[in-house]
Amino acid sequence: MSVTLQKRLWRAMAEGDEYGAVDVLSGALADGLDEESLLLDVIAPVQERVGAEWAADRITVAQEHAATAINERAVAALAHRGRDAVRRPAHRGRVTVACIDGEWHAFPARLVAETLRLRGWQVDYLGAQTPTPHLIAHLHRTNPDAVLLSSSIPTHLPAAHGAITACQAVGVPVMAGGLAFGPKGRYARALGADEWAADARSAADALAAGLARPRPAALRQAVDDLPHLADQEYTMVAQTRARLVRGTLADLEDRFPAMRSYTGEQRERTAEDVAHIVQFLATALYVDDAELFTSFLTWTAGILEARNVPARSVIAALDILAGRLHDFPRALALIRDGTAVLADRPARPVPGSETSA
Ligand code: B12
Repeated sequence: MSVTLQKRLWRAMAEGDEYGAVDVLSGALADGLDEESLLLDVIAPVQERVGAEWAADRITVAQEHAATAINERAVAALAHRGRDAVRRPAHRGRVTVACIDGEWHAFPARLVAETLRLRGWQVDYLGAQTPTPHLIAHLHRTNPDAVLLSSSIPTHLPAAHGAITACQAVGVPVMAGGLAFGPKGRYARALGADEWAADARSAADALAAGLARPRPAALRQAVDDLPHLADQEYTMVAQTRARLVRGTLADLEDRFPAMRSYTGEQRERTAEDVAHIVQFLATALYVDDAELFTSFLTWTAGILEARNVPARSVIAALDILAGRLHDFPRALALIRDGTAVLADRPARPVPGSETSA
């Protein structure tokens, strides 16, 4: 049933038909499907498909935005439809669901928030990019049983670390989740989160089992959880990021004179790609994990190849970065691993046709 519904919802979204999308969902409810299954087995996979189609260059950014907006409104329509149930006094307790500062992917957090509401929690859903000081002020005001922090892009992990320690310092346990926290949530653990869950259902189950409150304490420093930060490599790369990106672009232009005739848009794309490479390199230094960097490079190569841009341009950028970071042994090792992964890369099918990310 879910697969048929996914196909029907996808078709309505692809046609930009908001009312059609809501009709598919209302029809499924009328046929007896429960709201949680609708959210997590129909809407969520369709939203992931939006990402796969964009990655494979089969839909444009505008189509991706339009489809996401329709899905968001469909979730809101569902939530309002069940308003009477939601207004029943929540019997479980109160939680806050928020995205890390800088994180735009609010939809995954929204799915988690709606699932918890259905399971009887009073949920304060704060949406995208919540600045940590405002999050903490909210916790002081509401004293929830837990805060659930969502992030989809790994470059927000340093900000996530600050948010996690700040919430714990005021005595609120933190559950982390979302793609940013890596396979099996390994970065959530490295950053000291009290709990991690792979999806909304497991999040609800873990909350029902109860999270112990941390003792309010002085803020931990980042280096207390991640001793390798003492070498200052992350700090140096993060602080000189803008200069590194500018320098790498200039060197790339020297190496590939054809770049001088790039259109404004091509230049902008290249600058964005180099900026992302430097950001992911810095984040990999932060969590001291080569896979964070190599999986990002594999993803980037896939995105470029789907748009007929050869991945070797990334290898050239890495080579230039290595020259500029010759005094940073951990950064050099990451760049070496990244280059090896790209050099070994076989010809692949377009990205996203096999996975959602
Ligand atoms: C929609 C979308 C956007 C929208 C977001 C709109 C919104 N309101 O959310 C917009 C257009 C803003 C966007 C922007 C970007 N995006 Co985007 N986006 C997506 C997309 C297509 C869907 C996200 C989604 O809703 N997924 C559906 C849910 C169900 O999936 P989920 O994240 O796995 O959530 C479940 C679990 O992880 C878990 N969970 C989630 N949060 C939490 C929290 C807690 C506490 C717990 C316990 C569990 C939990 O429960 C959820 C439900 O079960 C994904 C593709 C994808 N596969 O997800 C890309 C994706 C995440 N985006 C991506 C990228 C690259 C970007 C941009 C950098 C693009 C750009 N060049 O600008 C920007 C970054 C913006 C930023 N600063 O944050 C990449 C990330 C790849 C990577 N290497 O990290 C993805 C994977 C696309 C792809 N296929 O490559 N994006």
